[in-house]
Amino acid sequence: MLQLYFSPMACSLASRIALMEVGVDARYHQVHLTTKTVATDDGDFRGISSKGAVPVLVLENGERLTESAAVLQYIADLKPERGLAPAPGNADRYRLQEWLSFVGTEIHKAFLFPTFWYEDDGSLAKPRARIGQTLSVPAAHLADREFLVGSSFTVADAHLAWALMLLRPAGVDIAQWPSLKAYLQRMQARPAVREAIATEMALRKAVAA
Ligand SMILES: N[C@@H](CCC(=O)N[C@@H](CS)C(=O)NCC(=O)O)C(=O)O
Repeated sequence: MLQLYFSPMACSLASRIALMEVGVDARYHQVHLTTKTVATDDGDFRGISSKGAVPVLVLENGERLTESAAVLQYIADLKPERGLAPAPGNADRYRLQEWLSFVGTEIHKAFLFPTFWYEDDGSLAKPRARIGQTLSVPAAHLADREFLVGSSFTVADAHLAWALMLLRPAGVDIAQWPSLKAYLQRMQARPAVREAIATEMALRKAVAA
């Protein structure tokens, strides 16, 4: 069985959503990112991945795959018939990779990561000033589209939906971009997305309690 190392509401949520959307069972291991320990046995998470970051997907053959863009495409390709990624070689596959990269670098690493991980000593001013321009790109793209790529849900939507969910706690009002707000509402109405969020929010509350 596949295994996913995750932290509640971190970027690994997109991988959980993808697993649930394709209907593939996995064993989930919660990670405490600040201490780099695995919750179940207090084990050393850096022993699982030297990157010390989630997601980590342990494949059936024991290999460990990291990086959301790779993990998400791997999960999508487990069940091609579910359409979570265009087939390799299809021009839309590159569009999918384009969006996975955009979310992972321009939104996640350039804005969400420093906002949640760094103390605000003034160095967050530039990422904060830039995020509006960044978000105007998917906002324009989604003004007349239901999904990022093609005409159905893909793992790029799982990745973007996760990132958009974190805007509010990061102090950004998504209402500035009506198309993004409507898109996020559509994504959050999907049964798999709802269930994945409910599971992780419950775990998050348990950690905070
Ligand atoms: N490039 C990686 C970034 C993964 C990442 O930064 N994950 C965060 C949670 S959203 C994390 O585990 N941070 C802990 C750390 O970097 O120490 C990806 O796209 O998967």
